[in-house]
Amino acid sequence: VWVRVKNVCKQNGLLIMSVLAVVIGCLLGFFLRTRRLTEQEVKYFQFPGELLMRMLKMLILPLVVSSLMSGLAALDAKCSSRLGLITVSYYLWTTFVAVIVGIIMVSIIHPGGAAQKEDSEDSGKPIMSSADALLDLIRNMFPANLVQATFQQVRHHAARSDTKPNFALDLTPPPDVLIRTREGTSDGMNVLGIVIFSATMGIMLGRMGPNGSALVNFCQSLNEAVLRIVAIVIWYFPFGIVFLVAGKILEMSDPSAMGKKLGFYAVTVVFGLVLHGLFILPAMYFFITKKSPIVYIRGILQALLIALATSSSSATLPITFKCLLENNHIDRRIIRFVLPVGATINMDGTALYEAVAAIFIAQVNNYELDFGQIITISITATAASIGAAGIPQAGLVTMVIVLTSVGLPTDDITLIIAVDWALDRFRTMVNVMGDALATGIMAHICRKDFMKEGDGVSFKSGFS
Ligand code: DAS
Repeated sequence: VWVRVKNVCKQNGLLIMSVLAVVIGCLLGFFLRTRRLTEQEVKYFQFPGELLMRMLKMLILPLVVSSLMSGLAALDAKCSSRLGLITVSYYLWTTFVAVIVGIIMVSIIHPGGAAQKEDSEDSGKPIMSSADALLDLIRNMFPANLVQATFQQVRHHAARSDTKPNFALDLTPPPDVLIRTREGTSDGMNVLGIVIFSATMGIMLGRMGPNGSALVNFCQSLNEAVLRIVAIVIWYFPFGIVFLVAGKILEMSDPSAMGKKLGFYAVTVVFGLVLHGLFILPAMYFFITKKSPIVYIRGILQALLIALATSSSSATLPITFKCLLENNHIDRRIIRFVLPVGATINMDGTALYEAVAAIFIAQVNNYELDFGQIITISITATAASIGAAGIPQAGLVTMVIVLTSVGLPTDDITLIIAVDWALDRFRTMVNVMGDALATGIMAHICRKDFMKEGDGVSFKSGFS
């Protein structure tokens, strides 16, 4: 499927079209600002961009559920419990570290501009207090009604677009359109609950053996079907981006200031990714294995370049596998387990990016997030990256979970979509780097657990 996704994308063609779409969108937006369009004309003009946003939200759940359940169901069928536990724990730890790195970077650089104190009642802080946000986080890990949770997010989005604020960019939406109902649940947050449910189901299915195979096969087929839809939707992206970017420029009261903020935002993300991907992850590899990370990373350079070109860690998987086997001489039994699980649930670059993007949107909206909300963002960014699939711009799709967790307007994803196609490539490289280094670390930690490959003896711990 991934080879087909990669061929369909024809990354170079898609890359050039994405860049052209952003340039054309900017030119069109600035040109139309001189034409003084009416509010109704702006709404019609923004329609293709709104379709793109709805496609993104439509894809979240089937993508998250099918990729997690099919990916994790395979986990238990192949791995020794010790290797599985160490690997998943390591993945969760490095993802959380990546989020903290992102939060530190965005708090230091402050790309969204300093928060101005305003006395007007509806700005300065999201409707959701930090205690509410944390309670929502825990409450929505257990959505009372999975089916309702799945569709509530889209309903609220429709409500918001019907009550679009007036012409100027009103970044502090009226309280009633924020994704938060009086019952104190942020509907969009239920996606987090579905991520957790899918991960648990996937692991349970893996343990059920033949009894679970029917549902595992269903999830694998669903995953393949959803990915084919994604491969089609991806071709709509450039067209949708033109209208999204132009529509946002039409709304902005000061587009040049926003352009500057976007530049600082991109720098923040890249700094964070470089710090985590080229310093923190290699340092962890060195401290655990006492081997040179430079030699190890040189062995996976080809995979990192493919990740940069395809912005898909799953499409890069075969190359990463080959580099680790032939260049870094890692035992294939370790690679066969650690790498696919990493491509499914370990996305340090995505987690860092989602935390930075959420806090950037809060800064642009002049929202002051307090400690509780920062903690909520760090947990939901970790979960959202686990739920993201290894395909182009998956991180953009699951970011809805993070924004709604602290009551931020999800439409403001359009603010960062203009630079997402470029940042996606760098965060995909860090995702692949994290998976590859983790494989080397697991091979080192479990080296005593298995006999030399080819002697026909399986792992002592049952890994075959
Ligand atoms: N492009 C995704 C990947 O393949 C990462 C992302 O979208 O955040 O890892």
